[in-house]
Amino acid sequence: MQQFSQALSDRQVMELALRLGERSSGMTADNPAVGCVIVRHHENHTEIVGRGWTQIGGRPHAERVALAEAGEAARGATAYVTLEPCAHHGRSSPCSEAMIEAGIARVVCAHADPDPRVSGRGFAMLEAAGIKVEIGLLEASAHRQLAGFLSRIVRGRPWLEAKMALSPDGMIGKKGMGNYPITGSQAKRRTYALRARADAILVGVETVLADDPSLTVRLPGLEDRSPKRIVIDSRGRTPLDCELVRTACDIPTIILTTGAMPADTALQLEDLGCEVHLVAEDPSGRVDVTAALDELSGMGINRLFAETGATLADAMLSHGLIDEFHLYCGAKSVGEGGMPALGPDPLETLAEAGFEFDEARQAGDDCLQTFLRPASLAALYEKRK
Ligand code: AOF
Ligand code: ZN
Repeated sequence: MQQFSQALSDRQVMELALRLGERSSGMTADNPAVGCVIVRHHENHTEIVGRGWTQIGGRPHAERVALAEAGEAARGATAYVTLEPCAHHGRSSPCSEAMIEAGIARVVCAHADPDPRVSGRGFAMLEAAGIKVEIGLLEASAHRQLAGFLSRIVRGRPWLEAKMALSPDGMIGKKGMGNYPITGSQAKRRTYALRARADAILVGVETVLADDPSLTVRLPGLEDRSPKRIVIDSRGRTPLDCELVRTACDIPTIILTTGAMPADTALQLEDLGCEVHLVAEDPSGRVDVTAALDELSGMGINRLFAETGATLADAMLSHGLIDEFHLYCGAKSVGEGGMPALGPDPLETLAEAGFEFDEARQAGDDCLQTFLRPASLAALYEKRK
C-alpha cells in the first residue's frame, strides 16, 4: 500500500494508470495494454491499494491484477482504468463483474472499448450494480496509447508506425555500401525502445538483402522484448542464411509472400523455423501492402513498427497506410552515390500525405522527429467495420 501525504486528483491517478498501461505495450497482443489503479480517497490524502497492468500474452487483465493486490481494501474504493472494463466471458469472467464483487464504489475510465463483446456493456454492468461511472478523463492520451488495439478493432488493420533515417541531403544510404550509417548510437537506442513497444516489426526484403538486420531489442533488461519480425518478400528472395532466418527459432519470423515464391523456397524457410504466409498480389505482382496489413491484423497484431527503405515507404505512403512517421535526421551528408528517399523535399512529402509535426528530440548529433496523421487518430473513433 502506498500512501500520499496529499490528496491526488482524479487526473493524477489516471496519469499513473496510463503509465502502468505503457509497461506491457508490445507484449499483450491481440489484447490492449491497459493500466488500472485502485485508490481510497481520504480527507487529506490518497491511499493506493492496488495497481495492475495487462500481463504478458494479454491475461490476466489489468483490473484483475489491481483487484488482487487491493484485496478487501477494494471495498468502497475508486478504480481508475484506461479502457472500459470488459463485460464478456473470455478465458476468465468479466472484469466488470470482478469489480462489482470486490465492492468498488466508483470507476473512472479514460476510454470506451470498441470490441463488440464489450462496447458499452462494461459500463452498463457497473452502473446497473450501482457503481458510479465517469468516462473520458484523459481520453485523448488513452486514445493515442491504445491506438494499436483501437485500429485493429475499428479499422481492421494495425496502427502503423514507420521509421526512416535520412541524411541532410535526403539519402537513406549509399549504393553498394550495405548497412550505411546515417545516424548514431543514441538514435539506435531510441529505435530499440520503439521496437520494444510494438507487437511486430516490418521490413521489406530489400532491407534484408542490403543490411541483414536482426531487428532485436538490444537494451539492457529488455533483451526478451524483441517482437515478431515480418518480412514482405514477394518473390522469395530472403536469403536462407540471413540473420532473421538464422534466429527464427528464437524470435518468430514471418514471411509474407505471393505465389511467385518457389514452393521449395517456402519449404526451406519453414524448415528453418519461419512462417510463410501467402497474401494477395497487387497489379504489378508484388505483395499488396493493404492485404499484408489485413493478414497481420488477422494474426492479432495491434501495433506495427516498419523500418522502411525507400520502396516500402513509398508503397505504404501512397496507399495512406502509415499513421505515425519517425524521421531520423542524421548530421552527415552522403553525397556521391547516395540513395534518395521521400522525394526532393521529405517534409513536404509527409505534409502532402497528411502528416503533422508531433515532437522532436535530439539524440547525439541526430534529430529525431515524429509526425502523426491526425486523420488516422480520428478514424479510430469512427464506427466499427
Ligand atoms: C480489460 N482489461 O486489461 C484488457 C481488456 O480474450 P480476452 O478474454 O482476454 O478478451 C480480450 C478483450 O478484452 C479485448 O479485445 C479487449 O476488448 C479487452 N481487453 N479488457 O477489461 C484489460 N486487456
Ligand atoms: Zn477484463
